[in-house]
Amino acid sequence: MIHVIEGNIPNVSENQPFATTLDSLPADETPSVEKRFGPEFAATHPLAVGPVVSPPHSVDGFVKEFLRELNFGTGVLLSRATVNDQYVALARTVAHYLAARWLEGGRTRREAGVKVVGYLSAEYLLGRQLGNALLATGLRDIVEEGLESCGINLSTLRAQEVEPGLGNGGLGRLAACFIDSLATLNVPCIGYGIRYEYGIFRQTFVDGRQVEQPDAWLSLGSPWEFPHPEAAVQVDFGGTTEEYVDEDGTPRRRWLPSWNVLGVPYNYMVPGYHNGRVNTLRLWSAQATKAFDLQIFNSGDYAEAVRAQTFAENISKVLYPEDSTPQGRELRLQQQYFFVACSLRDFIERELPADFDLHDLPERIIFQLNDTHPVIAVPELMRLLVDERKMDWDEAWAVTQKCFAYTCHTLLPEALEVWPTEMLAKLLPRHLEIIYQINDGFLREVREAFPGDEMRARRMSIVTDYPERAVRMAYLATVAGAKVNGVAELHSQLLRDKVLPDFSEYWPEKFTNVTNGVTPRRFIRLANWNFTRLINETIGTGWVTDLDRLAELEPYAEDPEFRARFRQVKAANKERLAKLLVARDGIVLPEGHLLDVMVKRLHEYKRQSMKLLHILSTYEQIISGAIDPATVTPRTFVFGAKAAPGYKMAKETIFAINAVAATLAADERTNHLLTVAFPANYNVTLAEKLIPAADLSEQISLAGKEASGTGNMKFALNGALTIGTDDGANVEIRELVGDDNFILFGMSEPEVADLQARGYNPAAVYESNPLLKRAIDLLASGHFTEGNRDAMNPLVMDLLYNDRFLALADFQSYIEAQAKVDELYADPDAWSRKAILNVARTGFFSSDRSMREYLDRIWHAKAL
Ligand code: 26V
Repeated sequence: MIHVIEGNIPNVSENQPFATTLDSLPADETPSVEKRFGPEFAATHPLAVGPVVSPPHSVDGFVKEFLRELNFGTGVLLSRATVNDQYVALARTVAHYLAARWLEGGRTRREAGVKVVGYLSAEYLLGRQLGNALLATGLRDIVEEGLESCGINLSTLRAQEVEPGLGNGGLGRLAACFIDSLATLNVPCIGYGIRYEYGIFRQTFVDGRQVEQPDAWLSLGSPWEFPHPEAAVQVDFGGTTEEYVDEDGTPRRRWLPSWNVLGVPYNYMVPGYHNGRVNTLRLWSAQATKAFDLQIFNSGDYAEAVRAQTFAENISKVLYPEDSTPQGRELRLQQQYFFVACSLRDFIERELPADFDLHDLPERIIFQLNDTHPVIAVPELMRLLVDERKMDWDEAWAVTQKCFAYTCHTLLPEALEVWPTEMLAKLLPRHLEIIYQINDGFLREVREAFPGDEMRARRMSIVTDYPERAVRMAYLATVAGAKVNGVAELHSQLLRDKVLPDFSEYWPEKFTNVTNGVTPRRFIRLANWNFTRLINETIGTGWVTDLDRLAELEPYAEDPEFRARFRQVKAANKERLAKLLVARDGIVLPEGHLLDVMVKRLHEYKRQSMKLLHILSTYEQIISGAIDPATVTPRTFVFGAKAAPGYKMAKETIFAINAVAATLAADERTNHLLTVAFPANYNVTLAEKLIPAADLSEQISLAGKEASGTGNMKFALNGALTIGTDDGANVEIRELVGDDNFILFGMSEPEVADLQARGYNPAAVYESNPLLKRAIDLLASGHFTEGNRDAMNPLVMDLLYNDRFLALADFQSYIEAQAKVDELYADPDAWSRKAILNVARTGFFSSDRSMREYLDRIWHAKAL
């Protein structure tokens, strides 16, 4: 029994903060707390000891640390502590358990001089940290018991955490999975990004329409971050360039910037799973170099006095969900340059020895460019090497080409970034010159390789003149990168053949594929404890870090008892979800339904509207008497999706889904059979509850448009069947699980290209398909909008006369595939056999495997 201390803890002076001294110890001296402070201290602070730490933790030890944190970190007594106080104290306590390993790991890494992966990403969608930290440290049970002895419930505290939503969707979540895997593989990695003060907006619905609220994720404190204002880095902008002659008489160019900001690093720990490795995620926050003008302040013009500060600090104020305005676009370029300038300087000046020869930089770092957002790092590194370090241009270019690799995450032309030269000239004039010089050298090469082929040189130019003079960032990344990769087989092939054909012809060996993956720690082990228990009992626990071992489940698909237990897991997960949705959104999930889930950003290419047409068609057929309700498989359709605030059609789709959901909920004829649930503000936290409960995963993008998808992997690994097109990683999922265990429909990518070339007329499809016609007519009739026909007009008109992503063309095939779903689900035992086979055959989609491929084929970096 633990004696809970109320208030002060005696002998505080003996309990000095421990880890702070580790970094300053001489390298040869194993830091020994025992040596310094005696055996008693070491026994109560075993994690301070450093390198190898056996899990020390006693419940008593934890409770002392927790109360110490609550009393002296948070400054409250247990009896007066709010849930947030308790959460913050717990988070800090757990963070301290990790910090000793973190500091020690950083030191050994710097001393060993090994190659580091510098993951440059404008987005990270981390999800909540507490559960993951408890999992990584193995502290969960101790913490639960210790808190209980203080009368505190661990789940209550876990629910208090606001997830850092520092990303939009798949790209940001992938970055979070990748850094998790690198830590678990014991590979040194620094993730670099932006500490947005406001992350992805909080979505609310008002009369069925999306209304965005700011995401003030930092407002209750942020116990997982370690700010380092003393290590701030200066970042310059604007001004002009000039030529000058240096001390050696060499003519050179230099940048004379006109304004600057500070980048303050905030460090986050990225713990590996049960391996003692803790990597760093370093997010930069913009701060004005000058807080305010005291003269102006004293004269009474308070707004003017802080104008410069506000301007500078806007840089890391908010994550961009879109970039439709010119001012917005300029701010976005500022964000991009801001974080890569900080990161490059940070690595070169703080992670390498002072006398390091930068010709050897590629031996110590590989910067992975996560899409084009960080590509301005390429001319920045050239500027650092040539202008600041006076390296010869050709040598600097050779170094730069070995320090970067580029991942493309999209195929949509409108999503490939271009920066007008006018904007670059204003914001980063020296970088523009460097880009021109890179382009000149590159085009000289191209003209030599293809003499007389001027059109090719123009096509490949990094700088384009149409529709305005601009820099194509994907081209710059391709020219500079040692490797260029897509994120699934099909995507990489289309990237080579359709997006960058001239480049892949010129540099075939530069192009490669690494199919995405997801971390099994967060998305199975943490999110699906019910299933984890069943898997552990069946094949042991090794799968958590070796996901191919899920294959050992394959024989159990034939075991009726295992299948029954699998169904119990699903049922329990559905029950857990139902409880959450009632509390979170007031949504009541009916029991015994097939749970059909579509969660992802709202985008026309992903075709949420086609999903809606399927629901409408089923509903219409029931109420019109075309089908017998007794033959309908009861289903609940769950949507989760945010629309970019300026994306009109996406918002109309949200409105339509909500209107249909409300009408169906009120319709006594059908509401026992068909339910639509659309919980607002889909995020990582909700995904962790939704995915494990799902029976059916909707992956229905138009073939050739979804680069990979990663939700598709999470669903399959949690035992959902996929209904999907031959797109992105769906292709590989289907190949692995087999045609019998995947519900395929729709046109293939070549068929799509063919139809588009022939000319596509959605209205003609509507006229020729009576089921489709009835579904759309019902939507247009005012049935879902209290008789108001205009309300659905934008969506209906777009489907009939535009339908850019061919939803109507794939409708019939989709409906037939859904009928097959109903048929399969009618036999729950056969369905669970297929679901188990999905799990057993998709171990490939671990981000550990993705990371191994990057390490072997792109980064040439190793585990410590
Ligand atoms: C951005 C934009 C911005 C302008 C309007 C249209 C548009 C369309 C798509 C995007 C997303 C670009 C980057 C991205 O998030 N890609 C996602 O990356 C995931 C991880 O590789 C991948 O699984 C998704 O398929 C891919 O969409």
